[in-house]
Amino acid sequence: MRRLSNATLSALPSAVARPAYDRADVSPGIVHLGVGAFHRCHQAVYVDDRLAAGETGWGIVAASLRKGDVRDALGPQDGLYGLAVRADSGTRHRVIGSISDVLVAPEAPGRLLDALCDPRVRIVTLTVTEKGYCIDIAGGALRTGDADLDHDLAGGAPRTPLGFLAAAIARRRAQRAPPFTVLSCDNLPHNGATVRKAVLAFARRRDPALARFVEDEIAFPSCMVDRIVPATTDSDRAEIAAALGLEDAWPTVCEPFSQWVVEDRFPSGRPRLEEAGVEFVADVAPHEHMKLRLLNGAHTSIAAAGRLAGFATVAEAFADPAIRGFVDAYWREVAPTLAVGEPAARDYAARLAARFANRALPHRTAQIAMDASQKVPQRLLGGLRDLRKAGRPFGATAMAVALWIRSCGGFDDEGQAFAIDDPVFARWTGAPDQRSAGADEVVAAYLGFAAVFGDDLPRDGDFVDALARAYADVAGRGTLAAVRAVR
Ligand code: CS2
Repeated sequence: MRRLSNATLSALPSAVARPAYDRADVSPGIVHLGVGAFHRCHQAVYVDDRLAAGETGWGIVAASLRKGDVRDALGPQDGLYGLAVRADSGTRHRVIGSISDVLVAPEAPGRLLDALCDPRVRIVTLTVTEKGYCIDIAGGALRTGDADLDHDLAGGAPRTPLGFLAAAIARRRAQRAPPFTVLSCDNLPHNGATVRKAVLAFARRRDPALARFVEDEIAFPSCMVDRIVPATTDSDRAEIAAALGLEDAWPTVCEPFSQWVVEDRFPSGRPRLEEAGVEFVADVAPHEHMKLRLLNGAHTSIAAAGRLAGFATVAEAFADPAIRGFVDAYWREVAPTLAVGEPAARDYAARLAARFANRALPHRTAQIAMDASQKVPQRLLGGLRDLRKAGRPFGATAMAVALWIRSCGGFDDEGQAFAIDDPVFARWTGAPDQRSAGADEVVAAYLGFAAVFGDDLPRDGDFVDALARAYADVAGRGTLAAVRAVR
């Protein structure tokens, strides 16, 4: 089978949508750090629409910060890849052309810096996952004991997103090139303010004048991103190759739903993304809270409950009445903490329920459980703190936290081991052996994980008691019996 590339685009079957523009006319306007499947199913699609509408100055130069696998797959394909949009009613296929080049930072950091300093580049976007920002998510301080960050702080050729951003901002400043806007597209609380704080903390340690420049000249709008994107499997590859009639080494699969709400602060310009469905707002916080707490909070809960109870995918776990009832209870519980108001939250949750039930999209619980220690604070504990302040019930949220703690033991309700992919958790040395320790001991130990719980929650006696009871219930009766009792 021939490979997808510029030369074979015309061989695609007519049912497959493809770049409706001449790729040779496109010039780079955006550098994206972290070219994972999410970026390729979300931002790159919106940009593809704008390129097709004639805004050809906004091509994407994408970079991997760790491995060369995406470049190895997409390089021979001229950056093209398939997007399979899957619903229970069927699949739509499209080929995306907005990524013109994939760079691999560790192989050639200088090339990525050159791309970041290209004066045509006006926006730098990031999906580097929660841990990629090298900060303690709860407090915002730079991470200690991180070898790559320490290397970048010492002035070595950059390895971390913060190192690249600071080096590029410094060089552009020296060259008097207009500054770029930095747009974090990760599921962090106030992602713009958070990345700003991280870049400033980094710059202050390197060069106070650079920090002042960042403060005065660089815009960091926040945004809320949303699309469910499971990792591509070999069977996806086979199915997509059959639909395209061409081999594609790394296609992507996602749900039909897609949302992007962005604060409109782009002093150096931006594509007219509103014409591609992006919502521009003055303050993204209400949208972000709703999404982080209702979607991601439920996801993290379902991932933990699902792994413990032996469900491999969200759709399977969510079809279980005990888990479904628990998620509904969690949604009802946190809705009053949301500034969008309860009716909007209820509508959103109803749409979410349909999205989670999409069986055409096997979204693995193990994938969502990745890096959970970096997710629990903003997905579950932000809502919990608001509930505690308002004196409202918080039993479902406490259960969600207990499920996460139980899942960190690395074995399910049947005693079968599963792997935990969470490097920040792996570095934490306080985890007791959950096969032998009692509930109070386990909960007390986890509450000492300050990067997750901060120093306030361990002092909240009612929360500590509720958490210990929920944990004891999961450990004693098993996940499904314990979550069935939460209503
Ligand atoms: C998921 C998210 O993997 C995870 O942690 O909760 O990636 C989720 O699918 C997206 O945020 C949906 O927009």
